[in-house]
Amino acid sequence: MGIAVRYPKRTPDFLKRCHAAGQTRHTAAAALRPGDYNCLHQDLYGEYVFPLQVAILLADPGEDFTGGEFVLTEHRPRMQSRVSVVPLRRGDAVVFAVHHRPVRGRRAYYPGDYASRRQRSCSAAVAIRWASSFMTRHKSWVITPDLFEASLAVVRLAEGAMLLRGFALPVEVALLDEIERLVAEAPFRNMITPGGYRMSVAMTNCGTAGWVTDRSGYRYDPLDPASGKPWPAMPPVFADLATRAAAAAGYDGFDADACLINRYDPGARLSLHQDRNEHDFTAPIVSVSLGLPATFLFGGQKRSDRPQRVPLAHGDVVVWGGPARMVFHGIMPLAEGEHAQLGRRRINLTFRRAL
Ligand SMILES: O=C(O)CCC(=O)C(=O)O
Ligand SMILES: [Mn+2]
Repeated sequence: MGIAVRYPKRTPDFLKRCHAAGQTRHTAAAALRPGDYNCLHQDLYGEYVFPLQVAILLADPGEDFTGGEFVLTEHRPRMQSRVSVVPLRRGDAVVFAVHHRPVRGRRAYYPGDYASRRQRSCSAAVAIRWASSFMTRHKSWVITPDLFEASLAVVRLAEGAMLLRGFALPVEVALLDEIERLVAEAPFRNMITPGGYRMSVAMTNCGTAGWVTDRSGYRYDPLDPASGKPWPAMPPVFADLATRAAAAAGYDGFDADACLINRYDPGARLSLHQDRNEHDFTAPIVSVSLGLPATFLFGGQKRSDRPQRVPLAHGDVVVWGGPARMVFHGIMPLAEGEHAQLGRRRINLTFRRAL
């Protein structure tokens, strides 16, 4: 369209550009209830906008709701706006221009934002009336709350526990660089539990003390037992992220002295446990997810309390403290997958006040 912006070939590179400009929010999912509507709008939320957008209909028109047409309007220079109603069925996706679309002129395509008299911009709207049978037929994916939740950047898991979606994304490159450096100094290893089992999660540490386990028990050790040397120092970008995430969840002044680095390969899991080897339980735990997605089990004060299953994605941060500090938690066996930056792995950083 003759515009100066060039888009990288790979999504992660485009995301990096967006994150560097402070655009870290995920795409929203909208669930409309009877009588709801979504006004004509354009999804332009920052300096960097990918020119195409996809909307997918998850419910059956006629069966689950009436109305709810997907409407696109196009503003045309010196002409009336053109309105298109897109007849979507369940599972259909519509790909449309977020803002401008190329229009073939007599000699060339018009640059979308070249001249206002030639500019064509598009807007989308949808209004929905759900059939009352919908919620009963689709109990298995009661979409309204879940889809609203999926669009929220901050989710309260329990009193004292918050999920901050994408909170670590602005520093993901620095985190991954530091992890590579730390692991060269103190490699991942699969430690042995006091009961004699080899943990499926490979671990290492940085900070003043590192969490270790062997036949003699769980503890914090200022030295890496594998090398006999102190653990690598905590990189400032780690400590700063932990402090900011804790503050965002309501815990001011968190000063982590230990960071356990967990590596999950497909199949690796962490069974329900409490983090209880720290001296100071007044400080929260800050846990950062990188790489492949995982299901976090977030239970209660008793091991037998049924845990919530919380999907965690690259860049998500969970903070739990205060009344949630001793909550049982774990990670379900990691599913196979390939992450753009980390490949077949999930890496988790768990920040604690250990000493
Ligand atoms: O990997 C995670 O998200 C949780 C890790 C954890 O609970 C731990 O290291 O104690
Ligand atoms: Mn834990």
